[in-house]
Amino acid sequence: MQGKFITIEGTEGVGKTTNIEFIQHWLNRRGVEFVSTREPGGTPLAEQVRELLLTPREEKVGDSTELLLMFAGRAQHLDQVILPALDSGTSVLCDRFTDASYAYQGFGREMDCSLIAKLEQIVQGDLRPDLTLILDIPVEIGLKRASERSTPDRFEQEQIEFFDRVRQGYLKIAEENPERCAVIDASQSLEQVQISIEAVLENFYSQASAT
Ligand code: Z5A
Repeated sequence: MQGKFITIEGTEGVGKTTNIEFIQHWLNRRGVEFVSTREPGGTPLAEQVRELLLTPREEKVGDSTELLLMFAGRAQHLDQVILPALDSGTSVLCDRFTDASYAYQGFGREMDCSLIAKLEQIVQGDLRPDLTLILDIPVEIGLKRASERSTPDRFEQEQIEFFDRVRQGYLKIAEENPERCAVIDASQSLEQVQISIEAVLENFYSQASAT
């Protein structure tokens, strides 16, 4: 049986890291074999690409450069981690994937989404996540949470308008892909967010085991 491909997305400080731990515990309790990984990153080479992408620098990083680096890391990650796991029946839990390229590069940087779709087809073929959890939060709250946590990376130095476009991008992706996307209100208490996530996972796995 092919493993399930679950991705988790959202704007800054939305609580992905916090909730991924919760999902890992849930999958373990349920006896699901899985690997947990992230983008950009997920292999030694792709983690080096992540470093290149996130480190603040004086030289302006061109939008196309940023997009191509995202997909270069993704190609390596798919080849080394994601596809081998799925093919062997192991599920994959991934902190961000191609929806982030549409949201950040497409909507945030205002790049042509048809170009992203071409790269998606080249790098992934028809592979898409089976389930995508989009944690949604007003940008101001997310940025406040993120600022209390660590020094800002290159993306976190962007203006609020950029993150607003990213958020609208995620909501549009969810609207256009209702069969795989679940939007979770991440402005609720952590306990309430996790109750919502658990309900989505229960529903997803009960449907998956019925087919
Ligand atoms: N990027 C891109 O542009 N294109 C692409 O294709 C891909 C990525 C794949 C790195 O991602 C950057 O890459 C990202 C987009 C870009 N932009 N940035 N920055 P990342 O996922 O590694 O970085 P991140 O978005 O900053 O995620 P993060 O650091 O992992 O943050 P988070 O996981 O969303 O938040 P958290 O650390 O779990 O929570 C933040 C704080 O809020 C923390 O103190 C929690 O305790 C607190 N928290 C969490 N939930 C709650 C609730 N419910 N109530 C109260 N407090 C809470």
